[in-house]
Amino acid sequence: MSPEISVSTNEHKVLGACPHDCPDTCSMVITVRDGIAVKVQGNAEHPATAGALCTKVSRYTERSYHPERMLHPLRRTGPKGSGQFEQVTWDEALSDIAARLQAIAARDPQAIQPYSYAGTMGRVQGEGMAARFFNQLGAARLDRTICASAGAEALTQTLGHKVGMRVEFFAESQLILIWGSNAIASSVHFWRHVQTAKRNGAKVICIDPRRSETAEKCHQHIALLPGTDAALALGLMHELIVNDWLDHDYIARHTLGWDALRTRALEWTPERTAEVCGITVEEVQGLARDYGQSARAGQATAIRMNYGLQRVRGGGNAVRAIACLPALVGAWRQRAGGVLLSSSGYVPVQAAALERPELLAGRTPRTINMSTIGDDLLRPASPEFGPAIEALIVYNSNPVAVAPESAKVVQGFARDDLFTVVLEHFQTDTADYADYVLPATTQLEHWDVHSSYGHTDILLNRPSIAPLGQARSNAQIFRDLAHHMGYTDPVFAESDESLCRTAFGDQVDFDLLLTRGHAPLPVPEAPFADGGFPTPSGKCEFFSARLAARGDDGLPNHVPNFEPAGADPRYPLAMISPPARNFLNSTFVNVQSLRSIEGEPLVEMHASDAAARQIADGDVVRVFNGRGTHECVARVCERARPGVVNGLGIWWRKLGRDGTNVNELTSQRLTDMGRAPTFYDCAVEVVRV
Ligand SMILES: Nc1nc2c(c(=O)[nH]1)N[C@H]1C(S)=C(S)[C@@H](COP(=O)(O)OP(=O)(O)OC[C@H]3O[C@@H](n4cnc5c(=O)[nH]c(N)nc54)[C@H](O)[C@@H]3O)O[C@H]1N2
Ligand SMILES: Nc1nc2c(c(=O)[nH]1)N[C@H]1C(S)=C(S)[C@@H](COP(=O)(O)OP(=O)(O)OC[C@H]3O[C@@H](n4cnc5c(=O)[nH]c(N)nc54)[C@H](O)[C@@H]3O)O[C@H]1N2
Ligand SMILES: [Mo]
Repeated sequence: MSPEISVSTNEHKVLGACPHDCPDTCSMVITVRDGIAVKVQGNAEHPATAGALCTKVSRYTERSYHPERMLHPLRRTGPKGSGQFEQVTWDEALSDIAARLQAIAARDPQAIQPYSYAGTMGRVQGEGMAARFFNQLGAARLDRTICASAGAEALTQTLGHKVGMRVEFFAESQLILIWGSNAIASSVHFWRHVQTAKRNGAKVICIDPRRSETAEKCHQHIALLPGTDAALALGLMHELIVNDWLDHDYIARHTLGWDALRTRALEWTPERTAEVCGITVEEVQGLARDYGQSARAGQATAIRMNYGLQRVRGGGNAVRAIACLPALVGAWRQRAGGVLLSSSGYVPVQAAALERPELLAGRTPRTINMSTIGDDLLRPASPEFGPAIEALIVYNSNPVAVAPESAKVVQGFARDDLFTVVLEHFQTDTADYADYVLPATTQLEHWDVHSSYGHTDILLNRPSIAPLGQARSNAQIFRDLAHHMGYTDPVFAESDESLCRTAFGDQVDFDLLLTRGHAPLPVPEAPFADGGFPTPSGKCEFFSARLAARGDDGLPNHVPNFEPAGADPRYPLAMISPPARNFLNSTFVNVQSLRSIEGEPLVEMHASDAAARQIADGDVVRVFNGRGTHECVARVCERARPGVVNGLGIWWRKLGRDGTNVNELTSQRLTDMGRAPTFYDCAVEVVRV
């Protein structure tokens, strides 16, 4: 046998799906040699992936075979947070965990709190088996607000659902506004479409307080102050009205509340808008001219709205205001026009079949908001709150690093009377506080099925290698826990592979997934070309009777930040903390090749703000406010605008200079809609150490 042949006999390729929290949801091809995954590449046959992965995920083997991978169950031996553990068997761990949970459940199962987010976005390793387990137990529920719920609710109130343009049609747009997104870092496959459009002559404008990697590659960058996006959108409407760059026919037939919105928008003169947004009158007028005149000329005008603008007090209102713009100019008439925030409303997930709410047997446990976990872990029992949280089961999330106001989160996790179980790949900041750490499989080692919030395909992930060490999939761990708890309902016997089929039932061609790895959803090309919004009125709701009925403003408005730049002389700078390009939230921070690109935790400052504080590039600084202090390095650069500092996230606390990260500074106050966190609504001061 020649060496080539023997290589090819031992080598094969497996189709997988990227599990990470990112709108691109790529199809991956894993090359396996002698049972070892040697390469992870983008699938050239999946149109949305187009054969390319981001830098992070192309390092997936480095992450999966990381020398620090969690390979055995661990039990804590030292104080909470010390990271001291001993190895135990699965049976010891599961028996003890089941006994502890049963003792709490006998008093009140609502004292047991699941905590999870999007470490994997898979339907099977996400909420499938875990939800069944917690439903049977009657555990408290989790309001999963930490990322997208402000925009989700706002979009639903305005357009009717989390739906919009199809991402691939941005390639045909003639004007693109990238609003609150660093797409080159966080959605590089969308950026590919923007480049196509640019080559065909499209103008691209970025609206972002930070001169991001994306902003610097656009034709224009409008660096407004954080939390002023609704004001800018209203100011644009003002100009669309006074210059009559409106599609009166579309407005009359397919919108609700135009007269009221018109009155509101006319309050937002370019001068007032510029003042509130911290930009020039010309920037307001120029943007309105580009948007209004290109639509008037029959060109496709598209807005990629994203999450950056939602993480402030008025985040919901900002999304509502921006979501009104395409209807005003009739942009929806074309498939390359409109707005895209999320496509997840198109996904036909069979939630009840996956999660089995009937296991609750009529109980309605309390719900805890994941964004206020710091406060809630410290809350004593009371008639309003119910029992204190006595047990916490964390999977697919690293709350000690990612949740706001870390000092309180850490204090909560450090409670000696709290029983904490963490399912993880690594010894994260959160795992340091666990009583038990259970080793989970990575995407290379388990089955899963994925939808996207950017494109509109479903993807299957097949395991390409055997689980490393004693790792088990999340679903397997919850199945095993159910067994140790004595749960006998057959729903706890369903395999991971079968759960993949259950997730979308007959809404998706599973045979196609098995053979090709991806299957498209039937989504219209121009969803609102002729109206048909999935709102109660069937129209784009400028005015929302649903919001008005609950006492909120029925119209979108500018809601100023809790902590606007310059308002508090003690903390005069506004801090935003968008993700660093080479991390995915706090995932990949421990992958050396990626961490060395990012260097160390830093805060970007404009030269004028730095000079006023005698801070030079590279100085060690203390960033602080009334909630805490975070030490890092100052990078004096043009990425920061005056008055705003950018603390790139999300580092592991234990890798920070003083054992903190940016969330030491952020607050637990919530957005106007969707009960979401306000990470980018955060006043600070910076001093040289
Ligand atoms: N490389 C990488 N990719 C990621 C992630 C990651 O951590 N790293 N995270 C993933 C996740 S969980 C999410 S939710 C998405 C997020 O993806 P996007 O929603 O596209 O957001 P980001 O790319 O984080 O960019 C947010 C931008 O908003 C800007 N911004 C901050 N405040 C404001 C404001 O008030 N108004 C406006 N207009 N802009 C503002 C920031 O400066 C930043 O450039 O990305 C996903 N993709
Ligand atoms: N200051 C600031 N804070 C932020 C943000 C910000 O922009 N600024 N962004 C916010 C946003 S948008 C989000 S979405 C949240 C993200 O918060 P999280 O969803 O908690 O995301 P990660 O930090 O990536 O942590 C995910 C963890 O899940 C683990 N994991 C991955 N796959 C699996 C698996 O199959 N099984 C198990 N058991 N574990 C797995 C990973 O190892 C990782 O430690 O952070 C929020 N926090
Ligand atoms: Mo997110």
